[in-house]
Amino acid sequence: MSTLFDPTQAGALSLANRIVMAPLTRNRSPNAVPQAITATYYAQRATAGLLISEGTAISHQAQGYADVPGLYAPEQVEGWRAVTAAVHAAGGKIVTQLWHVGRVSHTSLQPGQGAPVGPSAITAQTKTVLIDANGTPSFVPTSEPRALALDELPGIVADYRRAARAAMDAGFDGVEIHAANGYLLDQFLKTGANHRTDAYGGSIENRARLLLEVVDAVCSEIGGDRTGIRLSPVTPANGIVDADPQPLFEHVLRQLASRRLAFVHVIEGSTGGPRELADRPFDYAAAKAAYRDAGGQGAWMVNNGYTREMADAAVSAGADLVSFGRPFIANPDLVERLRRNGPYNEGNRATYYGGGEAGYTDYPALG
Ligand code: 8OZ
Repeated sequence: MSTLFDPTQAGALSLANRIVMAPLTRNRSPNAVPQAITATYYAQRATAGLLISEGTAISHQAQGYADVPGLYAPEQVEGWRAVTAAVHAAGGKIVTQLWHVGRVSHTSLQPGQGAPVGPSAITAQTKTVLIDANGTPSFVPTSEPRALALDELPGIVADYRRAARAAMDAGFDGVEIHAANGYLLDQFLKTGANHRTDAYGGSIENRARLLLEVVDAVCSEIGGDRTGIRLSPVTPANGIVDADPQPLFEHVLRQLASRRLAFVHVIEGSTGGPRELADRPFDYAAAKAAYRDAGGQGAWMVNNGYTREMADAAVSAGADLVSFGRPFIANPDLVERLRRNGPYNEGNRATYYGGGEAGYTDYPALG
């Protein structure tokens, strides 16, 4: 029987253990360029079997928050190269999370201060983070989006493909496609945000089309065995909702099975919140069975509020990987702390989104 601390394989990635650092937005990349402290931050956490980078914008249009990194300009690739080198020198593996926020953005972050884009012109009932001239973060409502024209979608798919290539140039071991938490691909999937009447709206097949085109483009560029995907069937994050998520996600997972992905990363419940939602039931075992029954062989990665005890139980029950988010902010040596069953440092929320080394690279490891 394997444990959390045993090595495993996710596609082409040989992982030292089954503990994954989940993607965490930290807003410390001015002009979308990762800095030297970001290399230190990830290298400190390199004992995780796999690190998934914070969400990384595939284009300027994909940006939705102040000071998040990108992968669409040479200096961004250069910044990431130092990060991946530091992680590899520390013996770790790291993939980047390819991110397009869609409607979860603000005009001040968009090319030409234009409207953010989405499947439909429906404003997300959520906030984004802007940072003022003094470096102080503030939460502001997202701007009203415009609906993407049909002929703009191939360009977005091409942006994902280019960013995947840039990720390999930057030395990443692979990518995770961010299709969760109410961002662009999740907006296309779900009825609350997608009111389109063309080939990308309406039926489940149509709503899943953009996601699958992106997956196919990324896989053809870097290989399915270096590509993962993150899904959140029922999260209310960023004001997203679907009228009937079970058949939607079982369709998506059956389609993904043939793409031979390295891993499928599933947020169970409300991102960073309750794992069970009375008004949004979801059968994760059935979703996983749909994937496996369709021949899906990628590692099954579970996420959201896992403790050591819950993670042990999940691995015993057949999860291949367990990702931890917030615990990794305050515990660079989370793997060792899980092994010893604690103690754990508490994170300081005031330094989650923005700032410098404080609350970033200064959390202590066990002696
Ligand atoms: C917290 C703050 C900003 C962005 C996500 C990328 O929820 C995020 C995010 C989280 O996936």
